[in-house]
Amino acid sequence: MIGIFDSGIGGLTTVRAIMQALPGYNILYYGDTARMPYGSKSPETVRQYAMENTRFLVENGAKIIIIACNSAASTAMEAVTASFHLPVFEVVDPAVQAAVNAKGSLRIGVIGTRATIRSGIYESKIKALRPDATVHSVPCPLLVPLVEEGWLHTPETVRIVKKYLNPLKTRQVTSLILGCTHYPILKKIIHRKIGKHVRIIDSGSCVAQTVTDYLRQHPDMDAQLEKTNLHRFYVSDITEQFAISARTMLQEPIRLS
Ligand code: DGN
Repeated sequence: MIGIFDSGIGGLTTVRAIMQALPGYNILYYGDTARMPYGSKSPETVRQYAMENTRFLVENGAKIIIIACNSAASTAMEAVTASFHLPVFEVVDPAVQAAVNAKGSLRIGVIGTRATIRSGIYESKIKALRPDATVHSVPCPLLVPLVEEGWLHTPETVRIVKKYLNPLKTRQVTSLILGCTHYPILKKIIHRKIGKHVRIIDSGSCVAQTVTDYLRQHPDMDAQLEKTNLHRFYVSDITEQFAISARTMLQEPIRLS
């Protein structure tokens, strides 16, 4: 199975992208709803959660892992890869790669949780590949709770998105990395508010492409993954809101365990 985890509902945007890129592949999802949000926790705590989530996925049959949480990827990737001997993917590198591949002058905006922005991971990875790029990062701590609450189209959400994006508009960014897997759920509003000319980079779709390429290049690993279209969803706390949002996002009946 392809094991995917996030602190909550955000990783389902990665699940959706994997379902589209690799139809039929079995997926095991873990949303750590009881302990979310990760974005405002200390790096040590997020690292510990990421290790526990990975262990859960591996014990339940995952053969590859996708850390579908920028907050966890930016603090725990090294610890996870060092402790588990299986392919581990995360959402930051593929998004960085997509951002630096653009032609012309690079003015890149990054939005994410406090943990991700504080880690400086996007900025340092972008600069390592393209020292000429300018990177402007803005933490958007209110967006995850709004998404988890299902406030996807309310005027309050639209106003908050606008306020967060204003500094990036002033800097005239040419592309915007959605550095949190919850944000693709607000993609339409974000795109409208930042401006339609800005290229939106969705880390979930980018990692789906990376995993697809990897499996094409590693047929031995691909052969280990079952393809019976079985999707299992686990959460550390079953909430009604999670169930509603998950069904809406994935457009399929899902049973939470
Ligand atoms: N979806 C997580 C991320 O990509 O950073 C954020 C979750 C959170 O817990 N704040």
